[in-house]
Amino acid sequence: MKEILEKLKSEAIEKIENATQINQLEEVRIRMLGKKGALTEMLRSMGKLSAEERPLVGKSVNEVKVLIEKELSDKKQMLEEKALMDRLGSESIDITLPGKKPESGTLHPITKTTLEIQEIFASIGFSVAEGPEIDFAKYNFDYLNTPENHPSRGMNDTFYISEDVLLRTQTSPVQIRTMLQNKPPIKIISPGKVYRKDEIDATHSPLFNQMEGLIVDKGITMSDLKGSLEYFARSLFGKDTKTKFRHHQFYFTEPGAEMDATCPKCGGKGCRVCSNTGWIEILGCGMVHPRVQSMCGIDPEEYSGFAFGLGLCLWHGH
Ligand code: 2NL
Repeated sequence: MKEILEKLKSEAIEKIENATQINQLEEVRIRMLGKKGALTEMLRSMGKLSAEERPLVGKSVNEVKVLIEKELSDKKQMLEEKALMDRLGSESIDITLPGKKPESGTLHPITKTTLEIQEIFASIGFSVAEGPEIDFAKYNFDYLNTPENHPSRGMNDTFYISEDVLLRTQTSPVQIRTMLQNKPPIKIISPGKVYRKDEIDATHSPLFNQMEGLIVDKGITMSDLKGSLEYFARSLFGKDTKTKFRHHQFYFTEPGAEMDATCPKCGGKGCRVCSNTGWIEILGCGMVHPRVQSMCGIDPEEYSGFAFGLGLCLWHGH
């Protein structure tokens, strides 16, 4: 009996010492101390022993049991600690690595351009006016002297919500509303989104941003128009910028013109940006048509004004 016990004990201890994983310890525990384990069986078979032998054997079996339990728990703790250290070693974070700087956003280039142009016109007394992007057809076309049969009024070129409501094709309805609601002097610019039924390509989009301007007062002439728009071009593109005005017909101006500026990329020498002409078309402008003024209740005999409009795109300095 004693011999068997010694053998079981040294076998168990050897297995525990050699164990490299926690489930191996569990195997040893089941084999020795489980319900059908070797030591459990020995305790159970003690009934066959004599009354003198029983307490002695019982005591030594128990001693071995306690010893194995302690060995198991010590080894288990050791293996757990080792597993933790291994994990910490492989998962460690190098806190000396430089951090990654989060990228912060900026204003959209169109927004930057809009703000820059607003500042230029604010410096010569213009304030900003805004209006609805969905507006009545009359403010978008009729008040602007655009004839009934004009193609831009058609379903093919304009997004209609109903027969008399549409997505504005220019920000001019903002100026019309301003003239209908205010007496001169009027001095406004109106930035905003406008909509046209165009397929997207390099120079077209069904939605683009526009800036229009309007001034109405006593004695406004073509020289006010030229002076203001030349000042604008030089402020936006640089003081050496030259401008030229070519006659152009608009239904809502009389006379009307288009303004070119020397190419801000090459300074007028000719390059890819200006198709080697040295010039870039910047905006359309003109003296407000007397009929437009009359329709808005502003007497063309007493007052005059000029207006302009430009499409905003990404090359305005950004
Ligand atoms: C362009 C450039 C332009 C206007 C817009 C305007 C507004 C009123 C009265 C008169 Cl309320 N004119 N705006 C004038 C000239 C040009 O935009 O190329 N448009 C087709």
